[in-house]
Amino acid sequence: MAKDPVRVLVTGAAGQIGYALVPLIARGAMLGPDQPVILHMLDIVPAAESLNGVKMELVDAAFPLLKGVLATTDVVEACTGVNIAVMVGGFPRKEGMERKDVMSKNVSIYKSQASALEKHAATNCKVLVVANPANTNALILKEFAPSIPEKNITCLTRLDHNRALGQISERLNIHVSNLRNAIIWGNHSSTQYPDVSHATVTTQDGEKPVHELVADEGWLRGDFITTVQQRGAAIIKARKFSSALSAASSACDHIRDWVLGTPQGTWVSMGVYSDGSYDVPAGLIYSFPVTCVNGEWCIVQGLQIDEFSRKKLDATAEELTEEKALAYSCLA
Ligand code: NAX
Repeated sequence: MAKDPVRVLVTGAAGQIGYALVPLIARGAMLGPDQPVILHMLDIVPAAESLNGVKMELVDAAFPLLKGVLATTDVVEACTGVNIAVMVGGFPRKEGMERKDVMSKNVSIYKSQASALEKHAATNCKVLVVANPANTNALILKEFAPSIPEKNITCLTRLDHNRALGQISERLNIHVSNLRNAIIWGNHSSTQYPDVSHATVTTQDGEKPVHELVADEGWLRGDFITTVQQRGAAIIKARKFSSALSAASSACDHIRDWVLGTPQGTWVSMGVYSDGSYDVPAGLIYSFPVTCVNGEWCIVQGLQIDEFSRKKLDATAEELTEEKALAYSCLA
């Protein structure tokens, strides 16, 4: 029997990530090849015509799974009945711009969209915030949508996670599908800590630790980390636009694993509401290693944190604490 369609909201759908994301959702990359979807696309009035053009293209592509498309500039209409909300709309960081410069603009957007989701989304709606500052936008959304369970509000660090896997696969000249269990700790910013100290490679002789195969702690603790941290800036430099196809693909990975589950023995990175695990202050949206079962994520517990990692975990938590204070000062 055919499944009932799932309603997926994409905000900022006329933007470049939105343009890359909606066809992936309509193709089944987010929720699976047998899950029909109805897309709700929101953008602001100046982008209305362009948004309508995206809707026209979705119709033209004749996606079998796509059972309906709503393109609107009305936030209430966009949020009504949605089961999944992917929040891409916001004020993007451009070359040379600091993340903090865009904070106040995004705080007011996320405050009002939180209220609309709280009032009009389906019960148990799952939210993924992509727009920067992603962790803090998600925190603002959580604060202003108190009836949405905090476990349902997350932010995207899967792109950073995938970037970490990509760097290791290039270094070892292996396919990325043979690699697992990287971790992004903390903020989706240049203080994030990409950590492969627990990552492994599937080889003909079984699972091998990444650090053993790389055999270069200097690189793993140096250039590897900075390359992943700075990858967004490197893409902007090369493309003159920020990452879009990789961000869209990673957003699909995030929701797919959350809803359909992580493979046995594999964890992924998600920005989630901290419960104090790994001595990360509670009350931040912080990226942790998680496994997902039955639509619920759970922080992987018991990983060894050495002195080097501890400093990195604390530094990115400190930045998030400052961002939180700055966001609250914007609200005042
Ligand atoms: P674009 O500027 O191409 O698109 C943003 C879209 O949002 C525009 O169409 C704009 O009209 C719309 N918008 C603005 N205010 C809105 C509102 N109040 N309601 C609905 N829509 C609104 O940016 P794009 O490159 O698509 O990036 C989108 C966001 O993703 C940015 O904030 C960017 O910084 C962030 N990113 C986050 C990443 C992550 O891993 N978490 C990686 C990629 C990306 O940098």
